[in-house]
Amino acid sequence: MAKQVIKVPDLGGADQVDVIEIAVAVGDTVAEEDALIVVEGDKASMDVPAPVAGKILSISVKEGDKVSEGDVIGEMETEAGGEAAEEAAPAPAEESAPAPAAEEAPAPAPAAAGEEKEEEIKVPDLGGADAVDVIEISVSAGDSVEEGDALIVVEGDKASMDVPSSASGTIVSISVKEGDKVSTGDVIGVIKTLSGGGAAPAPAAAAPAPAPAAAPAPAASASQEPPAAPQKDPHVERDHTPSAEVYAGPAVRKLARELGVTLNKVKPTGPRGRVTKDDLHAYIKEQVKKAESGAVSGVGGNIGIAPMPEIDFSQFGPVTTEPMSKIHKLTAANMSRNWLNVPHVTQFDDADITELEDFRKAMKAEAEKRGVKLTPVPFLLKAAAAALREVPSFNVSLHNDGEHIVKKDYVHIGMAVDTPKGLMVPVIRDVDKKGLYELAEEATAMAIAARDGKLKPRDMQGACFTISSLGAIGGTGFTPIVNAPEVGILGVSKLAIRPEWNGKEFVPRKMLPLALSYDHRAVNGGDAGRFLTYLADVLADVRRLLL
Ligand code: CAO
Repeated sequence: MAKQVIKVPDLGGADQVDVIEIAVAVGDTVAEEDALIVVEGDKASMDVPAPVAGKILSISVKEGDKVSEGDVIGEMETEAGGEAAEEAAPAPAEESAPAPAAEEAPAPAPAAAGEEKEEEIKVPDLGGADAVDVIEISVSAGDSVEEGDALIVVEGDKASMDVPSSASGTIVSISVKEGDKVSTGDVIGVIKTLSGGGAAPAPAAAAPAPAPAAAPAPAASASQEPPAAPQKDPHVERDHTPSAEVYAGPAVRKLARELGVTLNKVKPTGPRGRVTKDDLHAYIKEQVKKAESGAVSGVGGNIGIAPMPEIDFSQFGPVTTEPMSKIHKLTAANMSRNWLNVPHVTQFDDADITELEDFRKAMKAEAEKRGVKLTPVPFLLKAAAAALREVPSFNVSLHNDGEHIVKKDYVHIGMAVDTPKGLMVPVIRDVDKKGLYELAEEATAMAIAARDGKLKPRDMQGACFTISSLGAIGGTGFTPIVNAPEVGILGVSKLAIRPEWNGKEFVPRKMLPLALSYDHRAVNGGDAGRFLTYLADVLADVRRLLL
C-alpha cells in the first residue's frame, strides 16, 4: 500500500478553472482514469481522472473552488509497491482530455484593415488528444460570427470543448460534419474576415470551456430567455441540439449517450444547473417506474400515447426519403412538447376591420414613400400589445417550480414567419412603445432576416405572446399551438367581406377571423374572452389605442 497525492493535470495552459463537480467520496474505490472531479473554464469542461487505481483517502477541494495545474486535490491509497511515489506525476494531459491551448496558437499575418481575407479555420491545440469526435456543428456557411463564438464542439474521452472562432467574420464553408474525427491543426472550414483577425488555430480561452451551454429555446419556441451561462450569443441551431442545451461533464454525456438519454430531459441538481451522474440515474429510475406503473394505472387503463407504428410506405407506391432540416426537427419537437404539455383552449372572434382597412389603404401611399409596407400585421402587433397591457394575465409565464407565475412588465411579441427552411419566430421588442411605421419596418426586416437565415438567437428570444398570421395565404380559421413558455398565441386568417346586421339592415363589412389559443393553466376563460374582445374592439376602432 502506498499513499499518492492527486494533482490537477495539464490544463492546456488554462488557469484557475472552476471545480464544478466532485465525482467521488472518501472511501470510494476507483479505477485508473475514473473521473474524480470535473473542472470547467470558459470554453471547455474536463474530468480530472484518477492517475492510478486505488481508494480515495481525502478530497481537499469542494465545488466552487478554483484550481490550476499541479494543485493538490486529494490523496489516494494505491495497491502499487514502492514505485508509487508519494508525489506521483499527475495524469498526463495527452491521455486525459482535449484541452484548449492558451498560447501556442500562432498569430496569423495581419491583413490590412478593411481588407477581406479568407482563412482556414483549424482545430486548436487539444492538449495532446488525438482524433476527437465532432459532436456538434454550431454554424453553417453564410453565418456571421463574432470572435469567440463556438464553431464546432468536439469531445474526447475526458472532455468536451468548443472550437471558437478566432476572428469575427463570415463562415465561407465548414468541411467537417457531426461524427467526424479531428485532431489539432486539422482544417475544419474557411472564414472570411474583414481585417487581420486570424482564423487559424483558434486561440482558445485561457481555460477549458463548457461545450454545453444553457441555451435559448428552439426556433419555434424561442421566447424562453437563456438562463445565465458563461456562453455568449450561442448559435440558434446549435442551441436546439439537446446536447448543447445542458451542462454536463464529458463522462455524464458519454453515459447518457450509451443509455440513449437526451440530457435536456434530466433535471439537473449540480452547480450552475449541471447534470450529474446521480441525476442521470435518478432520471432513469423514474422512467422505469413510470413505464412499469403506466401499464396498470390511470383512467383508461393502459391506453396512453402509443408509439407510432413503423411503416414501409414503398409497399403502397414510389417514395423518396429526405432528411428533415434542423429547424424542421426542432419545430417538430417543440410542437409536440407544447401540444402535450399545455392544456389548450382556443377562442374565436371576428374583428370588423372595415375602418382599419380604409385607414390602412389611405396611408399606404404615404407609407410607401417612407419605404414601409403597411399590411395588417403592424396593426395586429399594436392591438395585441394593448390587449396584453389591458389583460395582464396574458403577459405571464408559469414558473418551472409549479408554484409561481412570472409577470412581465415588457411587451415583446413573436411573429411567426413561414420560411423555406421552416417556421421561425422572430421577436419584436417593446411593441407597446413603437409606432405603426416603426413596427411595419421592423416586421418586414425580421421576416426578411428569417427567410434569409440571418436571425440571431437573441432575435428569437423573450417573446410574451405570438402572432401567427396566415391572412396573406388564406383559410377561414385555425387553432394555433401556444409557444410555451408564453401562454397565448393569436392566429389570424384571411379577411372576408360578409353581411353584418347593423340593427336595421345587412351591410357589407370586412371581417378578420381571429383565433386565440391560450394555456388554461395560466389563463382562465373569462380573461381570454376579455382579451380577445378588447383586441377585436381595438382593431375595429384603432382610435382606442390613443385612450
Ligand atoms: N387578410 C387578407 N389579406 C391580408 C391579411 C389578412 N389577414 N394579412 C395580410 N394580408 C395581405 C397584405 O395586406 C398584403 O397585401 P398587399 O400586398 O396587397 O398589401 C399581402 O397579404 C401579403 O402580405 P405579406 O405576407 O407581405 O405581409 P404580412 O405583413 O401580411 O405578413 C408575415 C408577414 C411574416 C407574417 C407573413 O409573411 C408570414 O410569413 N406568414 C405566415 C406565418 C405562419 O407560417 N404561420 C403559421 C405558424 S404555425 O404553423
